[in-house]
Amino acid sequence: MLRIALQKSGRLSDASLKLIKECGISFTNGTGKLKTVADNFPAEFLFLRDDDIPRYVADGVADVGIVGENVVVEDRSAVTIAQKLGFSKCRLSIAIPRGESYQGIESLQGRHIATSYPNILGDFLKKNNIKATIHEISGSVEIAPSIGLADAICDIVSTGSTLMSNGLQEVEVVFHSQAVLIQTPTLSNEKQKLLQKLLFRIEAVQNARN
Ligand code: PRT
Ligand code: ZN
Repeated sequence: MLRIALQKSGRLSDASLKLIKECGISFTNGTGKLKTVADNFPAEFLFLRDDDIPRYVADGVADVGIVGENVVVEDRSAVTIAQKLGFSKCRLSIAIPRGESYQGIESLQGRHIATSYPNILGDFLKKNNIKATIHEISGSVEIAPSIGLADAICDIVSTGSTLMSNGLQEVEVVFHSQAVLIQTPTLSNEKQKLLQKLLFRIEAVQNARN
C-alpha cells in the first residue's frame, strides 16, 4: 500500500483532494480523521501540517506527499520531486516599504530582512553577493518593517494584496513555487509500481486540463 501525505487543511488541501479524486481514487474521510484507506486503490492517506510533510516523506513514514515546492526546498529534507502539479502557484519575494527608493539588488546590502524562509533567502543573497542580516520569524512577516524589526521582508506572494495592505512593494522575486508530488528516495519495487500508476493517472488528469 502506498502511503500518501496530504495537507490536513489549508491552501493545498482542496486542490490536492480534487486531484486525487480526478485520478479516480476515492475514500471516505470522517471529519477530523488523520488517516484513511482508499476504497479502490492500494493507498492510505495521512493528513498532516504541510511543514511536516517533507520530513515524513524523507523518513519513509509516508512514501509520497503533496506540498508546496517552497516548503520542500526550504526544508532541505532528502526527498525527490516526482512531479510538478501546477496548482497553488505563488512566488517568494523580497519587499520593502512602499515609496522607499530601490536601485536594484545592491540596495539590500547591509539591510535586515525578516522571513520564514532563511535557507532559500540565504542562498539567493549569497548567489547575488549581498551581505544582509536574516531575521527568521514564523508568521506575520509582513508587519516586520512597520514595527521596526526589519528593513525588508521575504515572503510568499500570490495576488500581492497582502503586501499592498501592509504598505510594501515587491522588489525581487526569489523563487517561483507550485504544489509538487514528492517521494522517498528509496521505494520498494512494489511501491515504485504503485507510484508509477499514480503518476500515470496524474499525467492524464493534467493533459485533460490543458
Ligand atoms: O496549517 P499548515 O501548516 O498545514 O498550513 P500553512 O498555514 O503553513 O500553509 P498554507 O495553507 O497557508 O499554504 C500552503 C502552501 O500554499 C504554501 O506553502 C505555498 O506553497 C502555497 N501558497 C499559494 C501560499 C499562497 N499561495 C499565499 N498566498 N501560501 C501562503 N500564502 C500567504 C502568504 O504567506 C501571505 O501571507 O498569503 C499571503 C499573500 O497572499 P496575497 O494573495 O495577498 O499576495
Ligand atoms: Zn505550514
